[in-house]
This record gives sequence, C-alpha cells and structure tokens, in this order.
Amino acid sequence: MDLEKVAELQKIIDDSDNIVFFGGAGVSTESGIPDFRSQDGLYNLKYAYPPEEIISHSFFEANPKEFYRFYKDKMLVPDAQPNAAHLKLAELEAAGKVKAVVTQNIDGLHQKAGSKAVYELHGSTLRNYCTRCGTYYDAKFIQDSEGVPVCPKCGGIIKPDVVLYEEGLDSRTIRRSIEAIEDADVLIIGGTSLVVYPAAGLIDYFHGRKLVLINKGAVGRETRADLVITDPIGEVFSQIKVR
Ligand code: CNA
Repeated sequence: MDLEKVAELQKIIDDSDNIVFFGGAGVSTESGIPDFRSQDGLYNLKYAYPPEEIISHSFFEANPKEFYRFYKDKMLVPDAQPNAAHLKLAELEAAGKVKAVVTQNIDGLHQKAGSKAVYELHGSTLRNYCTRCGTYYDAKFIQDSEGVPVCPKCGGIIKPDVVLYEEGLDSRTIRRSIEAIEDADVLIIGGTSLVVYPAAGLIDYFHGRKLVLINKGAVGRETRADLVITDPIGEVFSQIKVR
C-alpha cells in the first residue's frame, strides 16, 4: 500500500468537517460482493444473456423468470457484512466529518455499518414492492420465493426497488445528492468506474477544495483529482484515524 498517499488522505480528512463520499460497487468487493466491471465482476461471467441486458427494464418485463434467476443468484448477497470502508465512513459521519454518502450500490451496507445520510442513487435490493398493490417486501422474501416472486395479497409480480437500465433515477435522491456534493469541501470518490450516467455526472457539481479518487482500476472519465490512490479501498480506510 502507498502509505505516503494514505498519509495525504489522512491530512485531507483531518482538515475538513464537510466531506462527501461518492462510491460504487468497488466499495463492497471486499465484503464479497462482485462488482460489474472488474476482471472477476459480473460482466465477465458467461450467462445466457449479457448481465447489462438482464438487469434492464424491458428484460424484466419480458422475461421476469430469467431476470430473477440471475438476480437471486448474483445480486442478492444476504450474508455480506460491511468492510472497513463502510465502517470508517460511518465513524467519520458520527464524528461530524462526513456529511453524506452518495452511492450507486444497492446492497444497504453503508446503512448496516451505521451511516445515516446515505443517498442510494440506484435504489436497494433490501426493498421490493408489488407492482400491482404497492406492498413492500424484504430481501428475504425474495430470496425464499420460488421463481418469480408474487404478492401473497394480490398476486401481482414483485419488483426490486432498484433502478434498472432504461429507468430514471428518483428525483429527490438526485436533488439531495447534488446539494451535498455542491456544499462539500472534500469529495472522496471510491470504487466506481464512473461510466454509468447520470450518476457519474454528479461529481461535476463539486466545487470544493480537495478531490480524492480511490479506485483500483482506470475510470471512464476525467476527475481532476488532487490525490489518486489505487489500493483496495477497505484496506485504505482501515488505516485512517478518526480524530
Ligand atoms: P463498476 O463499473 O463495476 O466499477 C467498480 C470499480 O471499482 C472498478 O473500476 C474497479 O476497479 C473498482 N474496484 C473494485 N474493487 C475495488 C476495491 N476493493 N478498492 C478500490 N476499487 C475497487 O461499478 P460502478 O458502481 O461504477 O457501476 C455502477 C453500477 C454497479 C451501479 O448501478 C450499481 O448498482 C452496480 N452494482 C452494485 C453492486 C453493489 O451494490 N454492491 C454490485 C455490483 C454492481
């Protein structure tokens, strides 16, 4: 690990009480949840259809059975636990330093770690709703269901409260994320390839003092980061002291 860079990150964190974290699937790989675009990510798996097609709105509508086969097998990870990155961000929030976590993740691990101000741009696998009567169900209900989960009350098909490809993002979540990023003094971007829009465009709202990028692989756009760290994000945050 590049300890000089970690020391630089520590100083940036020490000097600010208005940090926003913007993250993606790479934040949870050290919790055992595969991301999309790493070598062992879901996009490199051999499946009957490409994953990006399976997790689209039109595919869900046309072929819910195949959607749920992939979704239950690959996207529901009920036993995953927060890693050092989730835990340290929660600690930094409790200490008044981190003001918000804006995440593309759908695994609920930031909340499980104790973070309160979490803006889930792409929804959450922990919430699922009946497309007919709107009743909500938890992830266990989906996990335990046979094939396509249906509502026991009305027989409607249940859909994860996750933003699928072709679907729009929740406007309130976007508004709050933009506000947090616009107001931030430090933006830490981590574990994201920055290729999924509109999420990746939100970082353009940052006009603060220091921008940090912690990502193992290359990212899909220019960030003009002041500090770039390519070590695993959980390992990096495990070195950070909250003071
Ligand atoms: P992505 O495109 O898969 O990119 C992940 C990035 O993280 C890559 O650039 C990796 O190099 C990097 N990375 C992987 N592991 C680490 C690590 N330990 N430390 C540092 N960097 C790492 O994922 P994005 O989030 O950018 O793409 C957006 C999609 C992925 C969103 O729609 C998510 O909903 C979706 N997704 C979420 C999860 C989850 O909730 N955990 C899992 C898989 C996919």
